[in-house]
Amino acid sequence: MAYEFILVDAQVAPCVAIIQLNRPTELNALNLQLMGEIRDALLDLDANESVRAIVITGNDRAFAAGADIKQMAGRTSVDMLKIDQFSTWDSIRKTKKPLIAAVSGFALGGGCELCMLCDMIVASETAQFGQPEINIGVMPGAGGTQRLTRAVGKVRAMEMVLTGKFISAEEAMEAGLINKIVPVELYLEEAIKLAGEIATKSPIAVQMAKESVLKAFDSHLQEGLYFERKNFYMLFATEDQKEGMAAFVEKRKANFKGK
Ligand code: CO8
Repeated sequence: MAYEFILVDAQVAPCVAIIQLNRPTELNALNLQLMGEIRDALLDLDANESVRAIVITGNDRAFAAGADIKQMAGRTSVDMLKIDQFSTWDSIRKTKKPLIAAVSGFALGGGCELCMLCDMIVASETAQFGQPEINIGVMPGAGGTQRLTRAVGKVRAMEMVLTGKFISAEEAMEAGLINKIVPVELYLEEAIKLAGEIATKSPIAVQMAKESVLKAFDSHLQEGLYFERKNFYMLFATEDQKEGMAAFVEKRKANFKGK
């Protein structure tokens, strides 16, 4: 498929795909078309059996500096309601395969929310995270008050959302927002490596496990535990479970086929 604002490589490494946001002169500001392209690419990659993990990245200067303010500026509440841009975000959230954000430079507003929509975040030491919507008279709209609060806790989230101040990669690491920090020349490689490691596991087990971890965010503990248990039992119906456990017993490397 031809895209205008993203670049897609379905095999950047074995079983690993990458989506690169490609609107560099606007610091990858997330206009409606760009978000739609990410959604379409993810639907495509989710259905592609040779892909087992997906990296989403920007460039060294910016992962994404937020929603496209120029596109949004003149809109009314009713326009926003009718455009219903968050159905695109809901579709991205439903991606079954693991998503790893490789972040360098600015991850602000919708950009920070997009990387929090991913399952893991690998950051360069230049990364900066923020929810600066308060500076332009609005507030986060794509999960910034919810996912950020769950990730970093109430007081840090309040400070970021109410002051609009950015936090550094180091602060984000300390707050539990990101998985690791690496030098700028390595963040993409590290993210691809992490995706590659997950891609060697059973894709069905990975899918069930991802779904179960995400369930922790929208359920009470007991409900989440039941959900986890059902997925756990279900995995015993897969060939990958037989192969994985047999390989352990036989002291060899497992060969997972996603069956
Ligand atoms: N929207 C549109 N254009 C942008 C954006 C943006 N969010 N961010 C940067 N740009 C453009 C600039 O206008 C500029 O364009 P031009 O050269 O034509 O003037 C170009 O990118 C380069 O930017 P700067 O010259 O400003 O670069 P600096 O290095 O001086 O500053 C900053 C970088 C600090 C990142 C600065 O650009 C900035 O503050 N950007 C806005 C950050 C922001 O407020 N983000 C939140 C936006 S609102 C939001 O995300 C709400 C999310 C709700 C739901 C999500 C839906 C997708």
